[in-house]
Amino acid sequence: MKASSKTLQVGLHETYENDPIKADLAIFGRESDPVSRRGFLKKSSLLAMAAVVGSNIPFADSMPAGLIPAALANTTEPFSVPGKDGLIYLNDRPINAETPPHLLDDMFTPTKHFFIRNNGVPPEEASIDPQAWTLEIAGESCLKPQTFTLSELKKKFKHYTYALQLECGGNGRGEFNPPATGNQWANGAVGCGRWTGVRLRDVLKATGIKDDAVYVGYYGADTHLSGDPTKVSISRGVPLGKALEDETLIAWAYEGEDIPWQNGHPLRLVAGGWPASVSGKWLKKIVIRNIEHDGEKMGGQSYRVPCEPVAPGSKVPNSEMCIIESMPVKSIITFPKSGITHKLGETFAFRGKAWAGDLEVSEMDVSIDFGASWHKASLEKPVNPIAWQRWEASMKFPQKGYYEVWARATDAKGKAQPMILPAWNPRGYLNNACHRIAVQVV
Ligand SMILES: Nc1nc2c(c(=O)[nH]1)N[C@H]1C(S)=C(S)[C@@H](COP(=O)(O)O)O[C@H]1N2
Ligand SMILES: [Mo]
Repeated sequence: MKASSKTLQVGLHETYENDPIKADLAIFGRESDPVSRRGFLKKSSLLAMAAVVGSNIPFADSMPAGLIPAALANTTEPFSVPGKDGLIYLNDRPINAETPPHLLDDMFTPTKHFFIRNNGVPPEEASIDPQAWTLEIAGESCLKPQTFTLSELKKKFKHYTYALQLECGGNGRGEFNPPATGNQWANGAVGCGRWTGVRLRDVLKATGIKDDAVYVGYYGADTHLSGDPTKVSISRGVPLGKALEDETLIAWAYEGEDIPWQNGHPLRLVAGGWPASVSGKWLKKIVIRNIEHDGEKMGGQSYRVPCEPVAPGSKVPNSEMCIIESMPVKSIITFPKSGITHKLGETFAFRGKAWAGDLEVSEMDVSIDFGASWHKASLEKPVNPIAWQRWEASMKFPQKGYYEVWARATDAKGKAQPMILPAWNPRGYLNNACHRIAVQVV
């Protein structure tokens, strides 16, 4: 059941090496508890901060008040799920694990580093039989409801491979204050690689779409955490327009291999650029709807933000919450790892990824002075729409001390990442603040 590697014709095939960073300064204390990291906000003074980071902070004047130095804001905890490597474990029931930024350095995220976000209990791995797997297409706006086996899907429809970025709507939630409930993701609930499958559009055209169709919803084979078989863990979807795009796939392979079990084997929906919650795993059924899909986690406050900005901590009625569509512009620094030591006088080369939902990233800027001044980074074009983009930059530091390197992406419509926190919202979605790493110049 291996997908042919010949189908992986999308874009660049070279990857960056994930050089292990040997310098791991003891002074860069590893705080794994987000609560105690928050505590730093209250207690910190410039002196205390300099003591913790291990040296003076040359651009302290331009450092925003209350900023937690990136040297303390990173966490790494060993974690292992079979087939996964180096992920940071947030929860085990359901399993939620994110990728530390330095493991997102490859052009395409390797299977072993792709994050996991489960809302329920995945189907038992041993119980999944790809030969027997079926996908039902139904819903009130489906003309000829039909069930396909996986091999029928593969036979009847043309295959496509696209590099598509998936980012959890709650990625970055851990930084919001007051805190939002849910997984306290740092930066790593994101990944981008080449998905292979058939276009959702081709399958929906085959079953026929009624004129009144407006939305498409999915159902997966995972079960509710409570064990109640009448409950569904998650059933989300996208408006018809997004469903019919070239890059919206019903996929069986990732990076030339079967999709890993925890990421939706043997079949999943991939609608990149939107909250990854719309990309249904262990895909069993797709419904064409004549209303906005009303499945589990479509309504209430799930994957919604206030339609108008609100003050932090506000209670917002459901009627004033709007559904999240394309994700905002964002970037990460994937090399080097935060906490590196660098020699004064030597050029500091660094790099990362940038993405902007359905849009392209048009500009990438970097700063070593807490955003007081910005310098252009070089930015590659995406290999296809909705793929993340590689960027790189180099800088020299003016004197010894503690620095933060910040990265800021701007999308094709001119929207840039905010330097600190974007609009607070009750569930802690869409934190696209600039990523930063700590650098000790000696
Ligand atoms: N069936 C099913 N699909 C699902 C989920 C789930 O729990 N069950 N989680 C969603 C959410 S919230 C996210 S962020 C992505 C995560 O995909 P990954 O686990 O492959 O990283 O899958 C989405 N699709
Ligand atoms: Mo998510």
